Amino acid sequence: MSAAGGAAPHRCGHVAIVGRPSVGKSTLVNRLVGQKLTITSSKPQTTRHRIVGILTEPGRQFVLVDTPGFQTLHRSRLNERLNRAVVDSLAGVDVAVLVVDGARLTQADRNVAALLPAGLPVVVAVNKVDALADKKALLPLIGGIAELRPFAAIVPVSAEKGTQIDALKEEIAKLLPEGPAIYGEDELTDRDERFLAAEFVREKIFRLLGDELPYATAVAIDRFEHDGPVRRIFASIYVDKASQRAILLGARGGRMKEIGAAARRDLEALFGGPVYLELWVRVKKGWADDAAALRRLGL
Ligand SMILES: Nc1nc2c(ncn2[C@@H]2O[C@H](COP(=O)(O)OP(=O)(O)OP(=O)(O)O)[C@@H](O)[C@H]2O)c(=O)[nH]1
Ligand SMILES: [Mg+2]
Repeated sequence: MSAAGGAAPHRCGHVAIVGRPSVGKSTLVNRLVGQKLTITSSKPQTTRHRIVGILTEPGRQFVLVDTPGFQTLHRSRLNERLNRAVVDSLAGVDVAVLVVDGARLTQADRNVAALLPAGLPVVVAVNKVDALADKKALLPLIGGIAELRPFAAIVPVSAEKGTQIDALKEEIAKLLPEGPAIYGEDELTDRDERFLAAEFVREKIFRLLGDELPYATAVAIDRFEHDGPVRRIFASIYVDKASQRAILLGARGGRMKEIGAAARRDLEALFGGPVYLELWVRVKKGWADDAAALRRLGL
């Protein structure tokens, strides 16, 4: 607690959450903040945008920077932008948390570790330990991690179940620089409601559609209005081809209704008030490789 005279100084810093796709970076940010802010799904590369989650506690503030999964497998203009977002997010942070999956250490994990600047303090979160049948397998995995570079700490956690999250938080807190809070104590994210609305719609597309289609979609908010306590949100979902539009709509628009209803429920919980959500599906050929289209969509 920061009281006058001899009390511990206030700490505040930027903490980049990095790792290969699907290791649970966004789940971890949501767990640390205690609120669902950043979208998650079982499909790799769910996160496309840097988003900050803010955790304020007595005497300290963590500014957690969620990043897209760094990936080296597929080349496209979108992926180049995602990877650049990861590298850029490492500049100017005080601490990094490297998230790995407790099931295995891969070349992709090593590639991400190699990106971390030498002087940057790094804590490793070995995630998904709840899914391990044999916890003893963690010891050689942790040994392998320790060889990659010096780490401030290596903490096995489960972001989904909340296991060891306080231990991880304390390791990060030790590395936060002294300084006043950057954000107000009631602020949870640096993103506005429009951004969060578009992301929550995208999450439902990732969760409710097959393996290919989510990557061919982008969501843009056309209008966002406040009508008393009601938020009225009009959004477009962009796809590459007419055939994808048909799949997204589903028979008699059923799939689109399901996406809209699920997104609306989450948005009502986040905003704490009623939401009216209207979705259109629009065909925009080649949007993932069109620099101008990506800029318009804020990517
Ligand atoms: N069993 C288990 N699953 C987890 C845990 N944390 C995350 N997951 C699951 O792992 C999947 C990926 O989680 P995300 O948080 O979206 O992963 P990410 O690293 O942000 O992924 P990208 O943004 O795509 O790079 C989701 O299905 C999560 O529910 C965990 O502690 N245990
Ligand atoms: Mg993510």
